[in-house]
Amino acid sequence: MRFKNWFFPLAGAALATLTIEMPSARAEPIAIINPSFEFPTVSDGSFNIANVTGWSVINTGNPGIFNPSSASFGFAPDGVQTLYSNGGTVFQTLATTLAPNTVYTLGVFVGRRLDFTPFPGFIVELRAGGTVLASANQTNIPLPTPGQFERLTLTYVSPRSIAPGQLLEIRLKSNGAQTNFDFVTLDARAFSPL
Ligand SMILES: [Ca+2]
Repeated sequence: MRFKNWFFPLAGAALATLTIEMPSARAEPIAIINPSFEFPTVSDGSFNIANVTGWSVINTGNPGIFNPSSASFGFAPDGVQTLYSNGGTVFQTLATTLAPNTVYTLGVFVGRRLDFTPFPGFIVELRAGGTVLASANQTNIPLPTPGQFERLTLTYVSPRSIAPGQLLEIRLKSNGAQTNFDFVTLDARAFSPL
């Protein structure tokens, strides 16, 4: 983090600028392709199967894009489309590698359809280099009200020493029909070890 614009009056000069470099303490977003599942576009009330821009699909349970009508959800948390899964897994390997001494915060909205009961449960994972760093499931959020979403937040703190070159990965899985996901975010905040 850079602090600028500390002005000190000096003899013979009106102003001088002092710049101080400090370790970053601000959470920075990590790029995710199609984090809100708005691509590809499907028409109102429709869905596709295994076609999720930027994400890979393990197609057991027809994961895909859903544009819910009011029969399923009152609204999507972000945009107009969600990711749905009837049991399959969807994942995205990011272009960012795991860094040491960093707090990672993964967020995602988890939705329970109005017209699908009971709620099957789900698994959300943050991985790097093929290893699960942290995971969460339906016990980590309030049971969503039918037709609504709950925001899940998952945190991982990386150690001082890690193997280099491990690409981060986000993985979303439903345990059955049907879980919806929307608006995935991943933030990283570096810290200085004691
Ligand atoms: Ca969306």
